[in-house]
Order: sequence, then structure tokens, then C-alpha cells
Amino acid sequence: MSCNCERDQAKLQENILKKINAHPCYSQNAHKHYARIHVAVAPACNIQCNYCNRKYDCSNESRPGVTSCKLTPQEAVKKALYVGGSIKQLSVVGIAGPGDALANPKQTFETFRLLERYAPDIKLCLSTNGLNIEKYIDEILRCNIEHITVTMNSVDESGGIGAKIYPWVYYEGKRYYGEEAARVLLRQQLRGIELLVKNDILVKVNSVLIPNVNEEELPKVAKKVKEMGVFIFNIMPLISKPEHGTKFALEGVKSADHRLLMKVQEACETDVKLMRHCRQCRADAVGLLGEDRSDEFFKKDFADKSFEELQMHYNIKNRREAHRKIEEWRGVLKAANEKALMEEAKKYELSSTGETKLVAVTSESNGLINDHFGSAEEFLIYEAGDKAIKFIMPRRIDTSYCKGPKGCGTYVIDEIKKALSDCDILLTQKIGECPKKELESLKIICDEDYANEPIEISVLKAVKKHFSFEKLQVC
Ligand code: CLF
Ligand code: SF4
Repeated sequence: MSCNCERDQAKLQENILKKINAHPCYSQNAHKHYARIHVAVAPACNIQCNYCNRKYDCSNESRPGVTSCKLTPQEAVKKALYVGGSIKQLSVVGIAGPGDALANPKQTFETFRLLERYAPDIKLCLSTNGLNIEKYIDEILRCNIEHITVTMNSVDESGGIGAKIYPWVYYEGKRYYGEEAARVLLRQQLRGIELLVKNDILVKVNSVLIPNVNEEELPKVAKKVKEMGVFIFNIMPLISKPEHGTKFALEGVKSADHRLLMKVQEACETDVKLMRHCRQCRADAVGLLGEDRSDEFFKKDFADKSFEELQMHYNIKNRREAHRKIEEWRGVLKAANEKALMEEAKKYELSSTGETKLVAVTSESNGLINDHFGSAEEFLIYEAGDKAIKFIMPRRIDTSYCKGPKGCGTYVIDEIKKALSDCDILLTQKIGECPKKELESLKIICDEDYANEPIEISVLKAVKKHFSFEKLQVC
């Protein structure tokens, strides 16, 4: 017979699974099936980060270099209803900028209140630098927000590391500078996270990985957030280009590349559950993570329609039916992939020899290997042994190999070769002879045999097909 304590734990676990099941960021599995929309209602910010240029979106949750069209709360909710009726996989509305959600409380909470009324099936999510959580905790609870992301780049109590990242912080009518600013921010972040966890809100902590500034600090952040009961930790590599005009970019601080990211992820994963599938979306992102459908929806499509009209288009009944079908398909995939995926496995658990291989996959949707090499704009990287596999990261490229009819005759492969240089196998739906030769020159095996098959089980099968784990030689 199990004791009460065990039953409580099981109940807690069940509640958490229910909350994350359809959230594309909190569940690695859900992100292949469910979409999110960010509504850009929050223009102002109350701190300055050296990796942010206010001309662009909040870099704590966005790629810099894209600016979002700002919306009023009413327009935001109309957009969510319009998009939710068109993209039935939509399960979450998030506020992630272009400034800080809680530096714009009026707009943020008005949006969420309207959403609760007109789209009660949608999950509410927000992202913040954490400075104002304590101040707005009651409103957060009133709005029934189940998921909150706090960006915290250091837990250094002296403020020394924070001072390298934040030149100033504006809190309760006073502007703080340097180490004092960093200390005020950290104090508020920790108080805020504690309050959220205490109130059963699922917290994700983001840290921006800044080369030579906080790469040694992040394992300490991982430890701290684990202790505090944070659900998941997301390390976002700094994207730094001179044209972004940020202080770091102008001072020559480089982007964090995937090698550094993998190294820091490995150092952190002993302490905390990691999010590895983040796409650093923009503040007005629409669609599945990794796809950008924001340019399919225009203000003129929804702004003049009434809420009632848009509610009809949203059609909650049809959406429920669509989600039921998604769950059915997930069940099929789960059965196919069973035993292949071990999300939090260590190297020795993946392989009987302790050695593993990296496998790149091109996938358009639905958890299948269903994208051509030429059109792929990102590669999903898995680590695999003969026993199981785990997802490591997506690697985005700026330019796909084939640019379609418009770019006929121009093929760019250098960026892809760099992105895949440490991989052993590429699984893709189709690849031409020329790029195949280019990749084979890097000793990458290109395999089309698993086209349109479920990803995880195919990765495991392919690794076992091409490598012998007794001798670890190419078969
Ligand atoms: Fe948006 Fe963020 Fe909510 Fe997701 S994004 S507010 S938790 S609904 Fe997701 Fe985008 Fe990464 Fe953010 S992939 S940048 S983690
Ligand atoms: Fe920019 Fe976001 Fe930092 Fe504010 S919190 S300065 S919007 S990155």
C-alpha cells in the first residue's frame, strides 16, 4: 500500500504533466504538435541588458534583429482568436515583449483578462526579467497564468557578474547602477521565483549564455534554480552581430556557438532539467516553434471584427476536436518511438560502450523525417548510442541550401557544413548528389531510408545500422 506522501507526489506529477502536455516550450514532445502565439503588447522595459537594443524585441526571449508590430490588448486578443481559429494547434498565448511583460502591467493583464473571457481553452504564458513579479503576484494569480519565464543570467550575490550585463535597473521610482543594480535585480528575481513556485506556477528560467561573461556562472544558476523548484532551465546562446548595435556587439563580445552551448548544457544538466528545443522566437511569433507564420496574419484581417464574430471563427468545439486528433497521433508516435528516447539520459545510459554519435534530422512537422535537405532551415541534433537517444538542440541556418525557384542555380553549403561538422549521420527525406558529396567529405553519412518515418526510432535504428558499438567502426 502506498503512503499519503507517495500519493501526493503522484498527484503533483499528474498535475504538472497535465499543465505541460500541450505547452510547446515546457514539453519537448509537445513542440512538434502544438503552436504558440506571442502578442506584442508590452513595449516598455525597466532594466537595460547589454545584449539588448530597444529598437528590436526583448532579447531575453527573442532573436535580436526583428521588430514586432505593437498591439493594444483588444487587438492582441482579436489576433489570438483569429489565429486560433486558423491554426488549430495553437495552445498558448504568450507575452514576451517587445519590452518586459511586467513593466507593462496594464496592457499585459488586460490582455490576459480578455483571453480568459473569449478563449478559455488557451494557456497563458509570460516572460519577464523578474523585477516586478513580487509587485504583481496577486494579479498573476487572479489571471490564472500557469507558466512564467524569468530570465536570470547570474546568481552572483556581489553583483559583480550582473554589473557586466546590466548597466542599470529602474525599481520603485529609483534608478540603480552597476553592482547595486545587479543586486536589486537578483534579489527581486529570487523573491519572485520563490513566490511563483509557492503558488504552483510552473517556472522556466532562461539564461543568456554570454561568452567570457557568465559561462562559468551558469552551472551555479542551474543549481540554484533546481533548489528553488524551478521546472525547467533554458540556456539561450547570445546572438551578437554588429548590426544589432548592442553594447556587447559593439564591444566585440561574440555570439555563443553550438560547441560552447553543448559544453555549458553538459555542465548544467547534472543539476536541472534542461530545455533544449528553444528557437529564440520573436515577440510576435506565430506557429510551431521553428516555423514563423507571423507574416500570414495582418491587422486588417481581425482589427475591425467584433469579439463575437472572432469567437465564431475561433470555434472552440472544432479546436477541441483538432486537439483530440493531435493526441491520437501523439499516441501512435509514442508507441512507435517507445524505448528510443531518454530525454535526461547520461552518455553511459545511451550506449553500451559509453560512446555516442550525433545525428542530424530534417523535419517539417508531426514528428516525422519529412523535410528535404534543400529546404531545411534547421537541423534537429540527436545524441545516440545503441541503447537509446536524446535530443540535444536545433541548429538553425540563415539560408537553406536551395532557395526555391527564385534562387535557382545558387546553392550555399558552407554554413550548413559548419553547423553539421561534428555530426556522424544526416537523416533526411531527400538529398541531391552534390550536397551529399559535400557532406560525405566531412565523413557525414547521408541516409534517406527513413523518409517519412517517426524521428526518434529512426535515429536509433540508423545509428545501429551504420555503427557497430562493439568495435565502434563504420560498418
Ligand atoms: Fe512564448 Fe516563452 Fe511562453 Fe514559450 S516562447 S513566452 S515560454 S510561449 Fe519558447 Fe520561444 Fe524559447 Fe521562449 S521557444 S523563446 S522558450
Ligand atoms: Fe531588453 Fe528584455 Fe533586457 Fe528589457 S529585459 S533590456 S527588453 S532584453
